[in-house]
Amino acid sequence: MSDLAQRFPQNPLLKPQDLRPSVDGMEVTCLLNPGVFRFQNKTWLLVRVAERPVQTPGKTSFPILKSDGRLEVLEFDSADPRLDLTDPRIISFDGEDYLTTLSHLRLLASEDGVHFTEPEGCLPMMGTGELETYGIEDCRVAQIGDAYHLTYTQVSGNGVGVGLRTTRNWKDFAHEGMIFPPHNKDCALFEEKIGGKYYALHRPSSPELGGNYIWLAESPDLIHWGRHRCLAHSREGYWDSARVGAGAAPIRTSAGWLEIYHGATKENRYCLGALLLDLDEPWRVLARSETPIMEPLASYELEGFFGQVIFTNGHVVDGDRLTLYYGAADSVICAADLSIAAILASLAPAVGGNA
Ligand code: MAN
Repeated sequence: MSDLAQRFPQNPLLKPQDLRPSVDGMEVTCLLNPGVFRFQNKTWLLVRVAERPVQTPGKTSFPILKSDGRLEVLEFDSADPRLDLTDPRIISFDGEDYLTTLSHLRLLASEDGVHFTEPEGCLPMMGTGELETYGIEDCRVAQIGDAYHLTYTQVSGNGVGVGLRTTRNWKDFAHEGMIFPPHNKDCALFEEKIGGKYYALHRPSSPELGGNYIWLAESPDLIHWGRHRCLAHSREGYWDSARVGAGAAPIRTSAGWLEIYHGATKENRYCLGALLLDLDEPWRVLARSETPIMEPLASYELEGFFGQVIFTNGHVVDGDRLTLYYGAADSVICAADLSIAAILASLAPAVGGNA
């Protein structure tokens, strides 16, 4: 067992019952995968809140947003043979896929990084427009200068892609639209330019040749992305055999850019590992975790809406201490401390090109 994480004794820090639904008639089903940032001397979480209508026996109902912002509830007879409910996250009806819950993002603030509350006057951030009708999810927050750049998953019947919104004051947001088209998610921006360019890690999915791999792209302006390179494949026989995806912004260390990423097996067990990228040529992978640095062990990670999941897309760095905030079992928000030096020491050098 290679787990390097010191879990907070206060875990879970936030549970669904801690937050009110965004509208009457809905219930908060899960809290997941917070983006994290520092603002006005506080630690902030941008939590993914997944909601669904209060369920009535014998029926299965779920919400979608119309592109004009109205909420519509679709309801089916749970016994209808055209309905497939085998994955708790997805509803298939007559070959069409929907999500069981609709996610939006909610701001919470804390003085101590442990106790989080919703400040007065912070509005929930909802999906808007035709590319976000099934919600917005798993937001990374990258701070570049005094601007915060939010990269998040946009979900709709058109597919799953990466959206960008930018703010300086957390009240006014510029909506920059979709920066990586379907199928793509897990987009983490580097928080400084390298050689005069912005860089992003992202995760396209390729159903035939290829797979669910971590890619790197560069941009002059954070909106137009090109020069795509594939950095890290999933690895047969490993803890990250089916899928890999970047966590939050890469961390600058003297050894290179340290990126915490998630890896999953085809049974959907989600663990965390790390990649080390060259400081000046971030497409060069220097080292990678052979075994997870964190894996589902605590009861709140093993059981929940979707068990065996540790998923991070937000952290705070203080010297050697990396505090990861993460979604556990797609249900609750938790945190853990790791030593950056210990993570670096645990990595295996990459041999020849991409890891
Ligand atoms: C997967 C899971 C879900 C998520 C959808 C859409 O099914 O990660 O939690 O809602 O993708 O992104």
